Amino acid sequence: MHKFIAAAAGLAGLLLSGTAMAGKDLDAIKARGMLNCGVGIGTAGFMLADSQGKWKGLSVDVCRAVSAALFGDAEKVRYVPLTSQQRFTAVQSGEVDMVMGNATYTLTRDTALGLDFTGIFYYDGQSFLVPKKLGVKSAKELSGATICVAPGTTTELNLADYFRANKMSFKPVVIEKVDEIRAAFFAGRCDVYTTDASALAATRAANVPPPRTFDDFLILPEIISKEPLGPVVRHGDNQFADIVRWALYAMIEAEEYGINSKNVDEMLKSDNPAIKRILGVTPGMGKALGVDEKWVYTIVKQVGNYGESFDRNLGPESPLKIDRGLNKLWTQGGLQYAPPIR
Ligand SMILES: N[C@@H](CCC(=O)N[C@@H](CS)C(=O)NCC(=O)O)C(=O)O
Repeated sequence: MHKFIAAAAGLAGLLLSGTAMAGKDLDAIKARGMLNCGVGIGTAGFMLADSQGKWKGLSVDVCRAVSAALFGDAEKVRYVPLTSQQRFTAVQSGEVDMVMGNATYTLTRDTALGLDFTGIFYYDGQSFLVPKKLGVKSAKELSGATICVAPGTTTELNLADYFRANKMSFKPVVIEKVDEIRAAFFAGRCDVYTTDASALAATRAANVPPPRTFDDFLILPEIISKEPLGPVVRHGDNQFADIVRWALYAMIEAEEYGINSKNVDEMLKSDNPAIKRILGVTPGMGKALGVDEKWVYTIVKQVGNYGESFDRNLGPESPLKIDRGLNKLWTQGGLQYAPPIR
């Protein structure tokens, strides 16, 4: 009998401590009043600080959405620029709370590294950027090429796999900082720059040093890998992971329901029960997530829905003009699909 009581008390203690532990990162973030979000060094459209030091981009907008859900204010974010080599250590050690560093969701990162991917904010794939004067039209013509690549990336691994599978050789030039990779490529220290196709498009649109222009470079047609890019948190705080997961889903769900930063106030009067739930007019979702009932309203009002952020940062309203492609909503033939907010 005593043994049973002791065991039950032990179990209750475990459950309680489990609950307490579940919020330890979230408690620290709230006490600090600031979200530490790891980002890249600087890639147009995803994460780039402007001349006033204000960070902008699709990845930055996901940090802002999390901040909006947590604090009712999208600007309570400290951005920490990290190289591909540094980003996972920085989140493991607690230097940052989350990483929006264009990190590809893979099994080993999600498990052995002690991390969690909380969704996919951009479906990408690896490609190759070449100067047109190299005279190459296909990746299959790259045998013997010198290729610039960042360490600690899936890029490095896919590159080796692709060349081996196609019985081709290459000489890697491994450089950690993305600005130094671009400089090396534009200086001709490598024939080819390989990374995610979106980052190549950004480099081609925003980083070509004059007098050369966008038209002097070409992204080869082959996409050699799947690069589903996701927000990253460390293991140990499920509640914080849930907030990061649902902040992104809220942006996607808002787009699906036609809720955007311009009409969100009007949408508060909608009769649609799903919209009422999403915007917190019918309460419950905020409580379940442990945030204010107006969390989605605040995200959409201050950051915009997924499509607005995409168009502004990467799409027609940006210099990049990247096609939505796989990142269209599922209702438009794409892969972006948020589970229901209910
Ligand atoms: N998605 C790949 C590669 C991502 C990556 O880190 N790429 C770097 C180096 S090319 C980058 O573009 N970083 C953006 C930046 O630092 O601004 C991965 O997760 O390993």
